[in-house]
Amino acid sequence: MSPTSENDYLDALIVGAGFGGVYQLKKLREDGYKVRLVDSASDFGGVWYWNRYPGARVDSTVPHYEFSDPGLWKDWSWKQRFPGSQELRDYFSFVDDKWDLRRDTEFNMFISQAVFDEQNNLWHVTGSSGKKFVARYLLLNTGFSAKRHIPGWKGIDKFKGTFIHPSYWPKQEPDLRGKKVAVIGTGSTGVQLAQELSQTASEFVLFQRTPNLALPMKQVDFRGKEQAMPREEYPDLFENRRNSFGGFSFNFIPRSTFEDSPEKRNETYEELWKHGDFHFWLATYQDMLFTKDANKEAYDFWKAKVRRRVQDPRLREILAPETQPHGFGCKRISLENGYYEIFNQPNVSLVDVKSTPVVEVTERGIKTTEKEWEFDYVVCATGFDAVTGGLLQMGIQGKAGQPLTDKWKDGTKTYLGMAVSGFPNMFFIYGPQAPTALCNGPTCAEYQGNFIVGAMNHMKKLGLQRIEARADAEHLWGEDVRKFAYSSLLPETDSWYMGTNIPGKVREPLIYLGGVPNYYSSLEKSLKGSLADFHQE
Ligand code: NA7
Repeated sequence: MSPTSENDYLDALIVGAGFGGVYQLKKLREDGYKVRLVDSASDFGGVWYWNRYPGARVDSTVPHYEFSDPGLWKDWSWKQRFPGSQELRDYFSFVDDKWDLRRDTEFNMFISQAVFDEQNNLWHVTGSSGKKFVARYLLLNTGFSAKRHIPGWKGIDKFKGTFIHPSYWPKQEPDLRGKKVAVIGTGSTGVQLAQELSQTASEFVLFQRTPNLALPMKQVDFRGKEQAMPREEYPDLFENRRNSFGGFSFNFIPRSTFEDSPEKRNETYEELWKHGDFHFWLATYQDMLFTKDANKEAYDFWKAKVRRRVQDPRLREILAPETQPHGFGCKRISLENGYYEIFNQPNVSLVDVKSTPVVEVTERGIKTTEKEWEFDYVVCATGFDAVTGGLLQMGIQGKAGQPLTDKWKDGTKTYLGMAVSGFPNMFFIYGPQAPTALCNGPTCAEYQGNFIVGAMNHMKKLGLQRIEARADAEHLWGEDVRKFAYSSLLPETDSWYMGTNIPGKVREPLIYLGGVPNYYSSLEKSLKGSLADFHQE
């Protein structure tokens, strides 16, 4: 590989035009870097570009779920407390206008190879149609759901109707009136789809393998009214996100579940429930995710609330079983809006895939071990090869040509959930071993983005060209990640947090469970310590 001409050279190539990528583009340009942003989509928005299925919306509240730049929020008003996918794309378009992003962005550009050139300390990156980039830094902002997962059922190609993964929703909106529709999967996507599609399809069947222990969203419409809070309060809110476990503005109650009397506990649960959002999950008693009794207490409250909303006792037992199916909050909880009521509709059926698994897809529909179901549309809301899948599909090779797939074949290794020993000048955000997915997206996009910009500025100031996580620092970080995870109940539950949703994937804690405050301190400590935990040349 030859060194590059001045024209080709980039200080950084940013991959992914969601919250993380656009933030880094803005910050790095402000600091005088030559930067290019690429995305395989044809517009900004990241996950919101792709997820356009009916009912798609974020389940984090605004104004937490937006950038902290006053130049944006002073002029932006949201329509809803939990904005829908289109409104989020509108927000990205607004951000593009304000931050002038497009002139340094290339769309329809999937990165298929990235090779580190050790002699010149440069990344040689290949995009679709063979386009080449040469950059000092490779900054990966591909999000935790960039690689779709469709189970390997035989017969998918034989199905005569329409088979859809929701993150590829057809541009021409399907007319489902009078149609038989299936949704497979009850993650956040399946729940949102079920709420919508059950209202138009003539027959709607939901295939559930594991119940989603969904919480009431409590949507609020701001149209014609005030925003969630006066704008004068925004700076404090953004400043305080670093003190909240999930990067919002709430925290666990600093008491254990059974410190309170049953009456007081019930009152507390009711308060959390009334608030909606993730409060019953991440603003509850501090031991809920750590001790079984506390966890069961929360489940029992949840169960009583939900069971009374479902009329059919058989369905009630599938949706909210008497015996707790898994740790409450140990799988990603979804926020629902009338989800449990759809099962009282005559056009809705629920199939328990645990007792009658899907065997194959047929010409006419779906065959389980019990029977064949006929459909016009099958929506496969079976999720993603989450957290690591997006990074591993880019053909990344570090020092001595080592593929990232090889480095992580027995488990993920990172430092700070952002860098990998053996892969110099490469950073990613929203990846494994970071608070990813348990952190409000824009919060982590800004904190991790600031770290990257800080690291690049440090290197520039010292006139250095190569920064690489030290192997010992990486080792200790991995131990820290496991220490936090195994002190909680999460590893006992199968979920994409543990990588268990993908056959053959290593079972390991993919998410840093120390919370945003600890994570933020680690980033700050590293920067303040002149990045001594990294080799620098
Ligand atoms: P998720 O949360 O991974 O949900 C996928 C769902 O698909 C989940 O209910 C799975 O059941 C189900 N699934 C997966 N494979 C199968 C098979 N083979 N048979 C039946 N059911 C299956 O993805 P989402 O798209 O809903 O959400 C992704 C994230 O986006 C979400 O967590 C938010 O952060 C936003 P399982 O639970 O594994 O038994």
